[in-house]
Amino acid sequence: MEALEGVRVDVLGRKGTLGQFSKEFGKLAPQERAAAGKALNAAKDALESAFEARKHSFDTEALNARLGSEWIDLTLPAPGARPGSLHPVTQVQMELEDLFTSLGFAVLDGPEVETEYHNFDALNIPASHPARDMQDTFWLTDSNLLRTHTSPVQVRGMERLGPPLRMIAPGRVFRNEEVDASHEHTFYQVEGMMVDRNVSVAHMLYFMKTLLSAIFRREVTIRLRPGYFPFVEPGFELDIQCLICGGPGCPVCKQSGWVELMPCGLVHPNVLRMSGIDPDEWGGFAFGLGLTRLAMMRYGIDDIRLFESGDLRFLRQF
Ligand code: 2NL
Repeated sequence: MEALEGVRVDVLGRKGTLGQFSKEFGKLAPQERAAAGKALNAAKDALESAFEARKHSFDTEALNARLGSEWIDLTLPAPGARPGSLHPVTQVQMELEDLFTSLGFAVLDGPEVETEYHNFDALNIPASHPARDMQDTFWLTDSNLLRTHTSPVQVRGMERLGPPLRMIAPGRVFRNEEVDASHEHTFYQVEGMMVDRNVSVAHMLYFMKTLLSAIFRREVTIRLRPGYFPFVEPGFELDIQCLICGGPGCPVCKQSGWVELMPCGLVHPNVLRMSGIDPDEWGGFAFGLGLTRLAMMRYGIDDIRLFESGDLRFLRQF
């Protein structure tokens, strides 16, 4: 293309070969000029159209070369969006919701910003209790707080539904923790409760065993130890026999053969009364279960901080 343009300038340009001919016109006899002018114009026209024709064929060639090299197949299917997946805690939560629904429990939800009454007072938690301290709870400036457990959802459930009732309250809870591999300021739990006539520790044990066997997909051996929680009386720590070693002791159960899994107990009469349920007529059992901890056991996750990290390399594994 460049060489062609060079030739055009040499021949047809203002100082080109054809131009030189016109300058010689003066030397011609007057009767020769018309014929010479005609011949010169004809030559100029012929050269110009030869030039245009060549330029056009070069252009076409260049375009074809581009079309050949830049060709893409628009009929190929697009790569498509990468499918998402449910957070591991959500998966465990949904599984437990299905299980409890099948046992006749309602699944309740409630606010994450709670009143001091619903989070503490209604649960028989005294003003002197360490959980009410600034170091353990995120207090808001309007004297409300970020719920430290999902118990307030159950308090609201008792107020609203009345006895008899079966309910679970799964959800996100907050503690003012120093964060490390096993402590988070934000984590998930399920609490559950059944209130009816003549509810005993035997009913509680039946539901807990059914629940744990379903979660771990095998028979589990459990034991009860006494435990203190202000909202239950009597209160227990429920342990399961270690599923890794089956009893003799290993690093998971810290050589004890047992893993502490579920605090539980019979609902304290004060708690029932404050929510409008007569403890002389009705009784109930209640329990707490760490969803985050359960997900860590289920999937072998050794650092709790991964759950809230938003790290897609972690999340895409589920
Ligand atoms: C925990 C939770 C437990 C409950 C929670 C409960 C709720 C109401 C009344 C009575 Cl409204 N109890 N929840 C009961 C027993 C244990 O544990 O995270 N403990 C460390």
